[in-house]
Amino acid sequence: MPCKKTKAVVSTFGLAFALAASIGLAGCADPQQAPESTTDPDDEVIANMTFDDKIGSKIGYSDEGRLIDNINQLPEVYSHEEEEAVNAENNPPETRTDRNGFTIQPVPADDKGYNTTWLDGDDRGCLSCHDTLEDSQMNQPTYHRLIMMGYPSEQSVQNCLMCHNTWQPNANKLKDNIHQTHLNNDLFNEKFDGNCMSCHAIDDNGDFALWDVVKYDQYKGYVNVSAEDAALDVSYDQDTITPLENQFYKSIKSEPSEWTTDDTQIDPSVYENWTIELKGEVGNPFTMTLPELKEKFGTVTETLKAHCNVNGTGQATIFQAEVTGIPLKDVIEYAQPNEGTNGYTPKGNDGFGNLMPLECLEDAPALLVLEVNGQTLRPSQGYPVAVWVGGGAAAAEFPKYVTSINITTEANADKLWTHPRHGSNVSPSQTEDADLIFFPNAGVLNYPTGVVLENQVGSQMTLEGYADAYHEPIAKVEYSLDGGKTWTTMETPGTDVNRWVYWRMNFTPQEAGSYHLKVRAYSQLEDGSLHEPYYTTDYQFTVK
Ligand SMILES: Nc1nc2c(c(=O)[nH]1)N[C@H]1C(S)=C(S)[C@@H](COP(=O)(O)O)O[C@H]1N2
Ligand SMILES: [Mo]
Repeated sequence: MPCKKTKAVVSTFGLAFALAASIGLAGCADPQQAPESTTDPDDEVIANMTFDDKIGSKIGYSDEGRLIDNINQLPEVYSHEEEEAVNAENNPPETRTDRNGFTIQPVPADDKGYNTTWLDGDDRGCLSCHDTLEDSQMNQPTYHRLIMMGYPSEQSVQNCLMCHNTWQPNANKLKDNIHQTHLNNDLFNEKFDGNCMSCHAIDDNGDFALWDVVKYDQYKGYVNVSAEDAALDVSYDQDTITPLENQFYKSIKSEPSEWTTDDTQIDPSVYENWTIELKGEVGNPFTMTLPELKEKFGTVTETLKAHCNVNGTGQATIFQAEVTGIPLKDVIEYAQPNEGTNGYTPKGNDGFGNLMPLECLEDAPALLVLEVNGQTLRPSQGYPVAVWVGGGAAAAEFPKYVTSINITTEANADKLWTHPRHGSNVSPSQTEDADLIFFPNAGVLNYPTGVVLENQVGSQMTLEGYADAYHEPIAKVEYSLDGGKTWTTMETPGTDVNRWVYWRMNFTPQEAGSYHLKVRAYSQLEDGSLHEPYYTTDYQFTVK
């Protein structure tokens, strides 16, 4: 097989890349790397070939005369069962331990070694070379905002696609910059023997698809279980709260040197002296410190989801928390918004903020959040104060380090609340194609995809995860363990858009092997019809 030499260096790629980046990508070889020994017998054959040679049979079949005249030799030289068994044994899928300590086997085993030989699964997709996508973002030569998963799940190209392939009007297309950075890179070309198929599959139209997006449907050897035989026990609630340690972190707009990411240091004087300015088209503009605001308006506690608007299909850029804060409606009313005003924009000290409709303060919770899960808001989450709003707003409407709230009159009131009303945070003058906004969404949160679970044959395992569609209530979640032929449906009538749907799927595997779970959520549109998911979430686990 080609590409075998990539295997020895996979885990040190981050290091090698960082090193290469620091020397301007000249001479990418990592000097620490031990020389690779190759045992591939083809190498010798290739070395001895001349220009006149072609690749002929090396398995003992006559090399003279018509092939068809010697078919009596076939049974002696050609035994596919043995050959396949040997191939599978010689090319087992790789396993590794991830940063959370889980054993991961990204490629399912099959009895021929098809997935490793023909699909070359272990040498394809982002994480066959990158340690994680988080550190590949950090390794970039220009600044890229960071999303760190709090749940022990894998960040995949699905998260990249959300900004770089869809509706974010100013984002560079993934196909441009990723081709550019890979095809002009010695690490990719030489060290890793990369080629088109490292990142792609070719679909039926001859177009390139992303391997990481389509791979689960290409692999063979999954244990398929019909919905009936799987007898899944699925349930959900909307109350589950994410522990602080599992809440994702997204870096803010300002310079890293200005970030406050040290959650062990909470300086009370920052809270004591922090001011928020209420301004714009108001009769009573004012600036108050947080203690003054708290004294005047009191606090309330709400359970709210925080679902990042750029969460990719099946990804974990989501959590739910119990937040305590000052009711924003009362604060804004005290400023006496002028007749006809319809929007407000809370802004953080990094300048980040989104325009939201005043109208939504009537029927959805909105808080100047001081505490999360009963603990002082952490610096990474916006200490001393962040705005959180319900009604299905995306977490992009949750500015951290809030210093001002501006009240305005917007001509196009219909497009005020950018994400929840129109499915994206494109600016009010832009329109977007609803198909490209990948929700409703669902994903697994308690294990990364590819996880290997020991001693699990015949004993019950539980996958847990979310379903959410921002401002559209989730209506049902479906699960398939046979590649999408049959589905187990969990109806979720009357869900509350302030909260996520947190589901649990109990399953007792009857045999060892790899399983392919498909999960898809449907939400309810205003006319009562169902919003179908654009992508189905694919997930894999291996049971021993
Ligand atoms: N001040 C400020 N607040 C911000 C942002 C930002 O860039 N600056 N990003 C927002 C986005 S897009 C998200 S998804 C959440 C992430 O919140 P977390 O890091 O607290 O989980 O913060 C929001 N608040
Ligand atoms: Mo976000």
